[in-house]
Amino acid sequence: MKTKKRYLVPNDYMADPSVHVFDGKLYIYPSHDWESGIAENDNGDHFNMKDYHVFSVDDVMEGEVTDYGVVLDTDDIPWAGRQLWDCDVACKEGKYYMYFPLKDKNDIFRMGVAISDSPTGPFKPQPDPIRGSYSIDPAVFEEDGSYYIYFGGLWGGQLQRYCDNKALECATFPADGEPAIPARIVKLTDDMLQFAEEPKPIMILDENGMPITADDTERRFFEASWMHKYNGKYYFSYSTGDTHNLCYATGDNPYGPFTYQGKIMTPVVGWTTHHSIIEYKGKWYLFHHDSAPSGGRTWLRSLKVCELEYDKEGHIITIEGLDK
Ligand code: FUB
Repeated sequence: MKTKKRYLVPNDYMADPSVHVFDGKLYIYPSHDWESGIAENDNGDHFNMKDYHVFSVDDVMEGEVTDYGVVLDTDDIPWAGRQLWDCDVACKEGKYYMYFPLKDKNDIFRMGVAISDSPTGPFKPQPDPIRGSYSIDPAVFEEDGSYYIYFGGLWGGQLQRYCDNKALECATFPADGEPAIPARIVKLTDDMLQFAEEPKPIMILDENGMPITADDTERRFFEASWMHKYNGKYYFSYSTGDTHNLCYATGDNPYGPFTYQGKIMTPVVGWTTHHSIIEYKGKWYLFHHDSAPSGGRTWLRSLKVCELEYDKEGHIITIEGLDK
């Protein structure tokens, strides 16, 4: 499906949008790309982000976008090494918790929490990362007062360095035909600051109930988890990384298993594709990014939005990533 798309922040480079409605208002929490001059490589060193902004918009496709400025900076995070990647924010009892991945001083991705009294920040980081955290791309999902984080990413996201929540001696990728490396889900403690349990794998099954395999690169999880509910079903969505699809799988509870359903969006301009899905004022939206305005420089991405539709059976109608 070709659909009208809108660039939301044309004067700056923003990526990896996480979007939530708090008190009836829509807030966007993106990564903040910039030209740091670091050469592109498979570790993602060129994604050398160092702060976050927050945005809000009332009329998603037409209205003015408000920029609340810098709300968290690596200089304020005591354990910071480098690279602030995709964050997300949750609200509990009037406080706002920002979850962010960042490499520590040993160049290992961990996840931190920063707290604010307002959805627009500023966010004050905790002195240490979440105990037992690893990898990237936290996406928070709340249900019945319980909060869950979906996370993980391959290659530069370091997920291949872990098995059963333990660090491996060497990064290990499954052989062809073996189940793909899974995303993870973990419940948060009541104070929102730690993991309440060991992270668990998210199983994505094919149409025969078999795990999607590592060599099925058009469908297997790579990074950029998101969770939303539609008509009582749980929609786990993600990027396939090196094949550049945004895909989704559905299940009956937040932990899965999930059955693969199809593509949300075909590849965009730029290597990465990343998104969030939200209902706002009776319409569904896909927030995402591409590198078209920067002429395809994959580390300089621009925030975009379009409407998303379902068919009668609840399948998401695939959106064309390219505009022409
Ligand atoms: O922005 C850096 C990384 O690129 C994100 O963490 C991934 O999801 C990809 O969008």
